[in-house]
Amino acid sequence: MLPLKDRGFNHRNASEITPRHWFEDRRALLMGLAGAAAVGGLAARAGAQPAARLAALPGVRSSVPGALTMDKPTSLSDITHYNNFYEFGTDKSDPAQNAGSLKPRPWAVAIEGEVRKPFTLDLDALMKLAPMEDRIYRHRCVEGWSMVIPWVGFSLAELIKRAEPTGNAKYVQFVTLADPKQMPGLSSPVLDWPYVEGLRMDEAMHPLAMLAFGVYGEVLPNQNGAPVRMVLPWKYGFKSAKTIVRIRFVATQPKTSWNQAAPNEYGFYSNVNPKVDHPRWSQATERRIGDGGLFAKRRPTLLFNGYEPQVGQLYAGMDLKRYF
Ligand SMILES: Nc1nc2c(c(=O)[nH]1)N[C@H]1C(S)=C(S)[C@@H](COP(=O)(O)O)O[C@H]1N2
Ligand SMILES: [Mo]
Repeated sequence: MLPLKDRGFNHRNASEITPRHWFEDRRALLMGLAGAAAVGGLAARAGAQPAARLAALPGVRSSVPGALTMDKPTSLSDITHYNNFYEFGTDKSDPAQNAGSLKPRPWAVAIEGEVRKPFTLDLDALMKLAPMEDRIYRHRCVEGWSMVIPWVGFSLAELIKRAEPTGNAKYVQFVTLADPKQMPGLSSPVLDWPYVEGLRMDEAMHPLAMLAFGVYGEVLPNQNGAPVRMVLPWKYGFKSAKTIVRIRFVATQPKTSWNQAAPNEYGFYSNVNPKVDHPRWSQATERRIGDGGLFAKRRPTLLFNGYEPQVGQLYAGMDLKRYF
């Protein structure tokens, strides 16, 4: 028998979820942190900065189909202290500790390659391309854990429209910041820097493919990829590149960092799929962060991370074991 919470009784109905709920969660978290700090407790041990508020960045409730999962959002504390961001170290706690040296402003993103006319947008211009939306996405890391994250941003398609790609543009590559002065992890050869990722054009145009600027109604904390990153909820987390500085439209399938590092383990598509195991571990189940530690019951992994109704058509007829 599953515990009650796993049968969904404490899950809010999507129609009830409003940014107000997230801010209440946030307030509760801040009070918790402040209390813990006062007794020299958790916050101090976790290296957390209690009550350090970031600029507010609320959006309107997204109307994109599938953009508001009913799963309970992961706490802001977990979202900001359990990260993969190798530019700041390879341990989950490294980005929260080390990403303070990242300067997310001033920032600019270059739009280049197969477009009518290349251009650069500074962060403010980029943020004004479309109305900010609140979305709640499931996140599945290829390592076998998952979270539920309330992002703020808009569909990448809004930028693609503005970019006016040519008929030769079949793929999009994301190039991220690689500045050893800001990113101590670059001294490690664990990956080829800069971190690069890519999508097929139709994947990039899908409304769920998101450019994110915030989390929990505030601008992105550095460790989550400030000031702008991708979010692709149906793919393993490593496809969602952080700290983007270039978006390049190209004719052929672009290089991606993890595929370059270990081509037999990480493919170009990297769609979440319980039936396609990683060569070194099963992908059939996952551990939801916040579910109660290492002993909590694992959840079944869902095809396309549960976004099959929205994105399944993109892969119709493809052999997903071959194109993993
Ligand atoms: N530039 C860059 N982007 C990155 C990574 C990285 O190491 N560098 N890690 C990826 C991985 S493996 C995951 S799981 C997600 C984590 O995003 P989060 O910390 O906001 O949850 O970021 C992805 N984007
Ligand atoms: Mo990941």
